[in-house]
Amino acid sequence: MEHRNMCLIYWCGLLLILITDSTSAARDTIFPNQTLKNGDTIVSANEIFELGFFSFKNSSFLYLGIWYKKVSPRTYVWVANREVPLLDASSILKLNDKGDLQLLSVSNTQVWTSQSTKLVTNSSPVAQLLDSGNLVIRDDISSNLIWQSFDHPGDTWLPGMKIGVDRLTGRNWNLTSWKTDDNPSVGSNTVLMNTNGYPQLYNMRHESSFQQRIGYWNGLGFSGALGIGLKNLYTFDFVLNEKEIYSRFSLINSTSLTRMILNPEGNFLLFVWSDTGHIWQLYLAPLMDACDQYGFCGPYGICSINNAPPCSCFEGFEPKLPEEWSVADWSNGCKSKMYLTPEKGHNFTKFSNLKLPDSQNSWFNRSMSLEECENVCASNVSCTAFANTNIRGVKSGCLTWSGELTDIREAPQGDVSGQDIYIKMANLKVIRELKPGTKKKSHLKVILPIVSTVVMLSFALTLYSWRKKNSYNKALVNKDQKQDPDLRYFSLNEVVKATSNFSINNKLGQGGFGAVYKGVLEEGGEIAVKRLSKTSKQGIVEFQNEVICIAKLQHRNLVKLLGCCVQGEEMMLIYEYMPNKSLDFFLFDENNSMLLDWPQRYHIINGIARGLVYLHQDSRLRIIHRDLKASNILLDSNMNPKISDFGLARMFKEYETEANTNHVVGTLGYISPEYAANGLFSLKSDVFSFGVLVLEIVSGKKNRGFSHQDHHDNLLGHAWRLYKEGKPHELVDVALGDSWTASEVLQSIHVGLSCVQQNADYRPSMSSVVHMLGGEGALPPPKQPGFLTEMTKPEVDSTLIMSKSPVSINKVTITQLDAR
Ligand SMILES: *[C@@H]1O[C@H](CO)[C@@H](O)[C@H](O)[C@H]1NC(C)=O
Ligand SMILES: *[C@@H]1O[C@H](CO)[C@@H](O)[C@H](O)[C@H]1NC(C)=O
Ligand SMILES: *[C@@H]1O[C@H](CO)[C@@H](O)[C@H](O)[C@H]1NC(C)=O
Ligand SMILES: *[C@@H]1O[C@H](CO)[C@@H](O)[C@H](O)[C@H]1NC(C)=O
Ligand SMILES: *[C@@H]1O[C@H](CO)[C@@H](O)[C@H](O)[C@H]1NC(C)=O
Ligand SMILES: *[C@@H]1O[C@H](CO)[C@@H](O)[C@H](O)[C@H]1NC(C)=O
Ligand SMILES: *[C@@H]1O[C@H](CO)[C@@H](O)[C@H](O)[C@H]1NC(C)=O
Ligand SMILES: *[C@@H]1O[C@H](CO)[C@@H](O)[C@H](O)[C@H]1NC(C)=O
Ligand SMILES: *[C@@H]1O[C@H](CO)[C@@H](O)[C@H](O)[C@H]1NC(C)=O
Ligand SMILES: CC(=O)N[C@H]1CO[C@H](CO)[C@@H](O)[C@@H]1O
Repeated sequence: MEHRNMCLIYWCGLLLILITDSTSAARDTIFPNQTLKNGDTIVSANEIFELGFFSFKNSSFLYLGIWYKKVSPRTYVWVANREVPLLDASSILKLNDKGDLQLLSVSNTQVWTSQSTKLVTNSSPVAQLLDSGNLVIRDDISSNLIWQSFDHPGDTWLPGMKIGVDRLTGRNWNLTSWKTDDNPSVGSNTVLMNTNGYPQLYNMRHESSFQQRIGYWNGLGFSGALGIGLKNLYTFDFVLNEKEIYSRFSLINSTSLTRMILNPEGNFLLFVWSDTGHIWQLYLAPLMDACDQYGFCGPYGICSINNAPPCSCFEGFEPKLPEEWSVADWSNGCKSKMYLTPEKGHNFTKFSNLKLPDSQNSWFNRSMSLEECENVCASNVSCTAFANTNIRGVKSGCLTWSGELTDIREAPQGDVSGQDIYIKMANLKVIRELKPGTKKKSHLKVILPIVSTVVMLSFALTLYSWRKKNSYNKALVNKDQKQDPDLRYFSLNEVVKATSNFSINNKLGQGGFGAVYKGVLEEGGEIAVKRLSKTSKQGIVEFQNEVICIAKLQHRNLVKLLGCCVQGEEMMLIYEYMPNKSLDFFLFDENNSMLLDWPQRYHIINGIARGLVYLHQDSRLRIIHRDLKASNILLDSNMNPKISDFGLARMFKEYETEANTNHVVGTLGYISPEYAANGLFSLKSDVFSFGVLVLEIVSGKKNRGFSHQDHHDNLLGHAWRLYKEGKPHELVDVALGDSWTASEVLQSIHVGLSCVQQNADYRPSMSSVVHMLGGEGALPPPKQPGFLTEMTKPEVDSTLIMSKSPVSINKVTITQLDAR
């Protein structure tokens, strides 16, 4: 009876097809011996997905693929013949009666086949496109699954699709990136389930040591990396049994189109389609910051993205190679201060809120309790640490490590999936005897986050957010006033008058640490007043230190601090006023860039270089600026460049046309590797930034967000390419017209490239730069700049370089970036 019904459906289906032919929109099935030709498509029942032939712009290659029916521009989720494009437009798709989908060229040559294996003889196979995006071939009679596209993932992870390992067949469900946006053949990245030890997801790059560990599932997220289990849009799950090991995600509200993609650059991103915005919104960008580089801080090192420097050792551990550690090469990690020996005994110390170490060398039992786990670890000499496998609800499971613990980071702020780990330590009593006063701490050392440029100068400033009583402040101020005749102290009254009581009309901008106002002094003269917000974390002592410190910096290429005002709750810095805004205002604006001709630009390059020489070696203080960029170069009425923001954070924020970008970067945080660069004290990092700046001035292009139709390099890569090809002049900004002098331009490009060399040792000092710009002496030919995305070694400055931004911001709007 049932069989008859099925047959009926089958014949009706055929009939329907015959009647409606390809005009039918609801057709989701291909029957045996039926062909699908170029231009025909099948569409899933609810018109979510569509399958058919397609080719990319400017290409005659033909592919069979699945895409979203209603999303424009077309977004492909799966491509059948990734490696073997069809060359002639009259190719066809056919389901043979053995249950194989075949792509046949005109000459009837088979170009691609699904190679279905589970075929039962005497079956009647049909291929159907489901609303999940899965193309299934099943036996129409028994409904047995013969083949499904979900078993052959491409670069897109759709809800319901598995990433993992089929233990029975040995098949991997892994994602592989495309080569480029319009070449679906297998690119260089793979997301896969690594089943050594406790299974965890990895993002690996072929033929390169580059890898990122997404981590293992702990019930709430991928341990400390992504608490993505809690989003109300989607849930992840993890299955581990004798048959298979996989992760999968599913939507809670199934109406939103959601996909995770491993893009050609190797970034793993979660997008949700916005029906209103008609755009793929980026929801999750895991693995974006320096701490996500595998083993960034080495064994027993903890990476904390908000710290400067980002790496620290576990309590009780110290850098293995202190010299390298101090110059920001953390790859060798830390070692225990005390060697573990059986005689001394051991203790377990608990560390919290972490992404737990690589579990490749681990042992697990998912039903043990933590106590049992401790016993396992305590009684095994090679065990170095233990933790729970599952932290959802009642924590459970046992995971023990042997050997060194690597690739540990502090869970990003707001991420709930951070975990506790118990590390085996030499008996504390012994340590105490050796080092009296060492106290046990169960949490990580708190290094307060460094906010961009706030911590600077050679002072090791710590940012306590306390304020002393006003009377005490005054006493301090008065005392310092006597010591420092250069600095003028303004009364609150004066400042109020000058700025019309901080009138909104006078406001120049709002920075992280307060607003900046323009003011006119009663005796004449324009000033810029930076009013530190009351919630600013800056303490009075630090404020004092900075004021005195900056006041001593006097150079025509540095913005001049005129004085300060400290009264009551108010703390203000008074700077000279810069009428011509900042360099980026001219450089990166289509119209304004015309206003800045080559002689002026060359003057600016020279001025910045001299300002930096002063900061680096001529001033008594030897200051590393650390945040050199176009928006921090202010211009006076004669277009002389003045370096700003070397004292206090975020001065003249308004001039930064990137204010919003800053916000995004702050939120994305992780995208911008400049973060990791903070706190790396090297003069050569300023030199690098200077090099970027020079190339930006010459080209009129921002390094960040630079794109070129021919390649994927950033500005530095582009400049390097042109330089090597012997046509550096092609870098010159078209807005310069004919105003440029070839020799000066070429010299500037040479200097720029020399400054951005990958190896900091090769970069010239700022004084050699000035010499060379002055025509004295020559620099050797530059070597390759550090513009890569792969870091073999945590370079001191390579972070700045990754402005070949991991996510192409141009292509997506980032409306909500979650906790990380
Ligand atoms: C499909 O075609 C083959 C050969 O052309 C034929 O032998 C077979 O019976 C056909 N199957 C169906 C279901 O029409
Ligand atoms: C694509 O073709 C158009 C017109 O034929 C051409 O202008 C464009 O440069 C081509 N793009 C690429 C990337 O080849
Ligand atoms: C990914 O899976 C495919 C198919 O199972 C397999 O051939 C390939 O080796 C896997 N890649 C990696 C890096 O494991
Ligand atoms: C699902 O999404 C639709 C449209 O975005 C919304 O109207 C609906 O309330 C959502 N349902 C749930 C359960 O969140
Ligand atoms: C895991 O631990 C439980 C509880 O201690 C025990 O009953 C079970 O045999 C263990 N399983 C394995 C595979 O060791
Ligand atoms: C100790 O742990 C190591 C690594 O997990 C394991 O290979 C070894 O069998 C364990 N030894 C004992 C006695 O359980
Ligand atoms: C300045 O403005 C504040 C509030 O905005 C007000 O309390 C104060 O009296 C004003 N001072 C003067 C001198 O106008
Ligand atoms: C440049 O000026 C033109 C003409 O005044 C104007 O239409 C255009 O919007 C300006 N472009 C920018 C980026 O401001
Ligand atoms: C720079 O400022 C001066 C004085 O405000 C003004 O005269 C000049 O036009 C400005 N230059 C540019 C390029 O805007
Ligand atoms: C502070 C602490 O936990 N101390 C313990 C360290 O381990 C020894 C035995 O190995 C215990 O006796 C201590 O109490």
